[in-house]
Amino acid sequence: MKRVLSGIQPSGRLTLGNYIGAMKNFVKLQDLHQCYFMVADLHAITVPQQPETLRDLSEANAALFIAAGIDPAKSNVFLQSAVPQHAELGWLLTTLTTMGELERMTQFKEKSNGKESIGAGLFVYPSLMAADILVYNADLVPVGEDQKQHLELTRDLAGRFNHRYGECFTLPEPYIPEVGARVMSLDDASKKMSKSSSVAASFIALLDPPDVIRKKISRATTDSGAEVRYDEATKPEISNLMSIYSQCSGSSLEDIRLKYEGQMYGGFKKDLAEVIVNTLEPLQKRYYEIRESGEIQDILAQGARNAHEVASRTLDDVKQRMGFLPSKH
Ligand code: ATP
Ligand code: LTN
Repeated sequence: MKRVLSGIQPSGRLTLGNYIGAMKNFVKLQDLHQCYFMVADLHAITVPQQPETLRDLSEANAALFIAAGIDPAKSNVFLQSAVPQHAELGWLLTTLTTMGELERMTQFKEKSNGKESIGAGLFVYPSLMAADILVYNADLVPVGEDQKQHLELTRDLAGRFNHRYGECFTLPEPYIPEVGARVMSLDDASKKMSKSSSVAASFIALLDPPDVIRKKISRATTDSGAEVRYDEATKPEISNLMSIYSQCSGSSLEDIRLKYEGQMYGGFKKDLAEVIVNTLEPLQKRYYEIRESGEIQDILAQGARNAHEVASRTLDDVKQRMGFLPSKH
């Protein structure tokens, strides 16, 4: 049995991009491995957050994990901030990370682009992400394509630590879906669908009501042709919609092409909206039940206890290797 860790920032309400790129694999992996799934609240504050909103989104997104099929009896679900070893190992690994490595991170370049004042946390955040993963010695990290570079840095840091202080960390592998690893915005297929976008029409939130979903899909941009065919280079919008269709329905891209051969985009989009609505309806129903029941607090507390047990063991070992004297409380 392998160890699995992943996290999603509570920087907005979870989207279909988060679901397809990451959460579907969380659900799949929990039957095979020991899983740790966290709400990455310490990451969310790398850009300014209102305390009330952060609290609200952290709890809502944890409930969405469960609603999407993460079973708290199989997986550990917790808040990153509830396990202080993340932040502590994050600092230790920051001291092993070079400025050059952080400067090369495309997510940092994108998020800081054009900003006058850039928080230092946004810059060093990949070291914290490495700590999230290494503190559990995770073998597998289910993520979307955009996180591949952070995973490479994590492996480099693990290797560097092991080389300097002796074998301690497992080198983790990214676990990325074949279709839907990068779900694009509905209004601009050159941009990743993002939960923190200020343009609501660019994403489908997991809690969007059916009519909102229908409207967003019917308005999603397409090319001026009429061929439902997968070709990311020349038909990025249709290819994106086909990936979403495939991931929500289980049909292959080729089956979808054949089904809509010789048809215009209208029918395809209409069906796509229904496929999404059908995928999200049971999830939404479970979400409201979970919120109603108040069970999320207990789930998070139990998840944090289990996570703490593993994380504190790793951190003790790391600190001893680095030369810190043992602290007695
Ligand atoms: P933000 O807008 O705050 O940057 P985000 O929506 O990009 O957030 P993250 O919290 O950065 O989401 O990512 C959580 C997980 O979801 C990661 O594994 C990431 O790769 C995946 N993910 C996010 N957006 C997409 C997307 N558009 N397509 C596929 N996977 C995605
Ligand atoms: N950095 C990720 C979220 C994240 C994460 C993690 C993913 C934080 N810690 C650990 C996998 C493993 C993001 O911004 N998408």
